Amino acid sequence: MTFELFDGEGVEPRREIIAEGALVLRGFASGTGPALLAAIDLVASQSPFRFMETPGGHTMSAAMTCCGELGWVTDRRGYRYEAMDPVTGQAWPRMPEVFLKLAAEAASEAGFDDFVPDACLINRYQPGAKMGLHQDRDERDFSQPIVSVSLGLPIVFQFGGPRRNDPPVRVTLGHGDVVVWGGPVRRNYHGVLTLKAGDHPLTGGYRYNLTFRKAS
Ligand code: MD3
Ligand code: FE
Repeated sequence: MTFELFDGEGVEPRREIIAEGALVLRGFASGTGPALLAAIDLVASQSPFRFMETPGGHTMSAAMTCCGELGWVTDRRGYRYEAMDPVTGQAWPRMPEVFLKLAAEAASEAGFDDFVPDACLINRYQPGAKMGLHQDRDERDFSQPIVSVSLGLPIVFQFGGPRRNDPPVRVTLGHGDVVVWGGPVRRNYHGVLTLKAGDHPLTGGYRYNLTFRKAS
């Protein structure tokens, strides 16, 4: 008799509800971490991490790349989804199977069956990088959730309300934590505080975040 004990099967993930529609699955992706990181390397070998420019002329402090049919881009012209990577002039890399499977499994834990994302934004944070409070509103279908996966160094996540001034709650997201954001909270403001320096056995000095979206 052999026992397969990877997260999501055999081990009950710890479930935490931040708000209605925001379900944290602690450690849900920790067993898949090495495969996810290998897939990130493959994506980044085709569409490299880059520091994008905001419409206001600032440079984002997290490096980003994308995979799937659509990729999220920002430049002086605005925020949008694009089928072509503006850096390579080619289509974005295809979404790795291990990404699609994890995203669908996490979404179904939260009651969203048949989640098929067409876009994955990959954020890479180095010490000092952060993401200010913002809404994700460039997607067409707000009935679909966003699934986020944290890998590597922990960070303090800020979860606000539907208005910019709503006070945010702080939640630390660590390696393997997956969050499903759907329903009422889909339009809420959110961001992350500055990444502190550290050394993670799998990612060294970095934190990666995957966000799976149905953009079209
Ligand atoms: C709540 N990324 O890429 S993931 C982003 O850690 C983004 O890199 C952060 O916000 C990061 O847009 C946070 C958690 C997250 C993602 C999307 C959400 C929370 C969300 C959309 C709606 C509400
Ligand atoms: Fe966001």
